[in-house]
Amino acid sequence: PIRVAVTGAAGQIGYSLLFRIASGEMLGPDQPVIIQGLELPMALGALEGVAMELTDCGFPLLHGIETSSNPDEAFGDADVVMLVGSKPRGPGMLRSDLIRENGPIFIGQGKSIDANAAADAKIIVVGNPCNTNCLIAAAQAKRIPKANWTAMTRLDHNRAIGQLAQKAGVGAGDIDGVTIWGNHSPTMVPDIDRATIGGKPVADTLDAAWLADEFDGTVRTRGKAIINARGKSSAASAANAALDHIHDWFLGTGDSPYVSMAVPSKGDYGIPEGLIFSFPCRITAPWQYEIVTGLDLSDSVRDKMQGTIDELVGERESVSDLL
Ligand code: NAX
Repeated sequence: PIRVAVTGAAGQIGYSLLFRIASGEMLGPDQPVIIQGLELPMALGALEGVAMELTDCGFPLLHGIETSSNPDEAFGDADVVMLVGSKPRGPGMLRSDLIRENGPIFIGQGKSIDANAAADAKIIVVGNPCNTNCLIAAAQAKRIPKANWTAMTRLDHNRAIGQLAQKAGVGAGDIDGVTIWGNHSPTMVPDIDRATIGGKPVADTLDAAWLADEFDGTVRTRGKAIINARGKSSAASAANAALDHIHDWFLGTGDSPYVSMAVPSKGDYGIPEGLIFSFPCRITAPWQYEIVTGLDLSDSVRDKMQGTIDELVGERESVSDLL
């Protein structure tokens, strides 16, 4: 079995995620899994309840469900690590406060993963601010390769696809070639210059003014719109995106040429090296991704990209003592 460690496993996202991991949707219909859930001590009882429900589903691929509030135990021999739990943003808290509050958690978890997980473990950070939390955790790694530390912008990617599909009146499967650049924050850059609907450029089907204004703004601020409508942040769609990220990293992107993943920059497109930045990534073999290079970016995308680069550089500076 593949061992999958999930933090914040009793939270909203965890409750959507664990059942789908156990059913085989993430790692394929023939791949047995063992789930190792980590929770804060106060939420361990709730996690044990979730574990009981998982048992009660009788999933054929689920070979075990372990629960713990000890990171060293929960990350032990894990092949896949999904860092979902983090400190939520409280009332009046700035993004910079949130980054500082989460820093120590991700230092501790990064150290523990590096010491206890499988030597080639694959990590996705979902807990916000996910790019910089990932940067902090990855900085602790001495054994696990830096390239294995990734953060989630797949929800933003899927949101962009959803908007285009809805507007064009087609299924999401007809959309391809979308990219999210940068940070998982409102500075992200949804890029549809190479996107297609049923194989034709998006600009041939959809109104240019809608694409430039409404589409862009909707994708960037979708998280807030969900909170306003639902009274709670995105959970099932976030779990779905985390599942897609790991699924595609392992099993490939099917007919799509690439997907958006926040991964360590190697300097491509002038992005400062080391930043955890969302790029178009293609999967070349199971658990092997490659940043798609050489794309010709429009002036408009380049201009917007500077904003997200500046934000991520600022976030990195604000935690430089933790790296
Ligand atoms: P919840 O508050 O429902 O659940 C979080 C769980 O994490 C809680 O059960 C809590 O006990 C646990 N937890 C907190 N600190 C922990 C620690 N140090 N170790 C282990 N467990 C810990 O939040 P939920 O809605 O599930 O969201 C989880 C995270 O995902 C948040 O940080 C949220 O901001 C982030 N999101 C990221 C998204 C993305 O696209 N990257 C989108 C969705 C979501 O907003």
